[in-house]
Amino acid sequence: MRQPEKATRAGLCKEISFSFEQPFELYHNAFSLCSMKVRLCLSELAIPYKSHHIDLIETGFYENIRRDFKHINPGCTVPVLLHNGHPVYESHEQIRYAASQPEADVKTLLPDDAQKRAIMDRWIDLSSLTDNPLENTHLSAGNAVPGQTLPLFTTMIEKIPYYRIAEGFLRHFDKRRPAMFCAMKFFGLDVFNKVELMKNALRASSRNMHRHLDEFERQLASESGTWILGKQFTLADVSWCVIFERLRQAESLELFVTPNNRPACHAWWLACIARPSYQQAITAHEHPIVLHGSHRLRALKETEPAVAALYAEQIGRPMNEG
Ligand SMILES: N[C@@H](CCC(=O)N[C@@H](CS)C(=O)NCC(=O)O)C(=O)O
Repeated sequence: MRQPEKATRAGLCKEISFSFEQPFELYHNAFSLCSMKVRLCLSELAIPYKSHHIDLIETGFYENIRRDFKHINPGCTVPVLLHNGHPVYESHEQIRYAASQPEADVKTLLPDDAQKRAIMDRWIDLSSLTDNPLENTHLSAGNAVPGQTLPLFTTMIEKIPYYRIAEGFLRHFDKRRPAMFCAMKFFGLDVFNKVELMKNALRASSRNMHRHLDEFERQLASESGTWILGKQFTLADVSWCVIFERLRQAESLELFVTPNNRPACHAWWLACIARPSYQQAITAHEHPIVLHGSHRLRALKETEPAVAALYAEQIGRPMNEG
């Protein structure tokens, strides 16, 4: 894998300035997990922002590797939050930064108590997406979730022509991405039978997602109150909500979370989607290609036994090691 041309430093980079129109501006993508997290956080904090939508190949084309966006983030990933023109890189840093601004009601998303803050930070880390997520699904639920997205990518990519995907072989920093998307487009969901690498990626992500969710269930059950830290909704809830949302979009949430198998997770999720921020930051940004992908998956699960079996066997129950 070729690395992005220039690594960016996580957090606020005061030494870098871009032109801006509003105090807060967000470069983001409707579908991206990390973008959803930051939108959700800004919505919870009632911080207004100027929106710059950046397409990724799965929502249309590689806008993230175009010169204009590379100028904003040489790492070529979304989201990027600007505050008075200064970029804040890495979504987990962006939410911490936003929540600690005077514009935000600090008490809303950050616990006062240092010990609780440390617990919150741990759960943020456990939901973060790091480099090479498909190889590091054991590290966090954030890394396990891209593997769960693979079936959804496969139906979303039906809408993207080959020539657009192939541009990634020339210009994307990670050549595995166009290779994976071409294979998914060519084989459809059969890719998980035909390509060992894809099958293994899905299995490993399922196995580890079950483990992460077991731990999440234990945490929720140990607190008196709906949220990860009990009575207070915090940045940790923001970060985990988008993981559940992605499982929902990928038609696998009901295999991971039911009132019977993980009751605390189930109650927590219902409480998350009842918040106005979910409507504002997630539902209002639903992308037509994502809607197509989810509808196709649902239909195929119902009509194609092989797809129902893929879900039941590869995702729906904890896997044995290996
Ligand atoms: N650790 C980064 C991860 C950012 C990231 O990987 N973003 C994805 C979308 S969730 C992206 O922009 N991918 C573009 C691509 O690979 O082409 C963060 O949390 O902000």
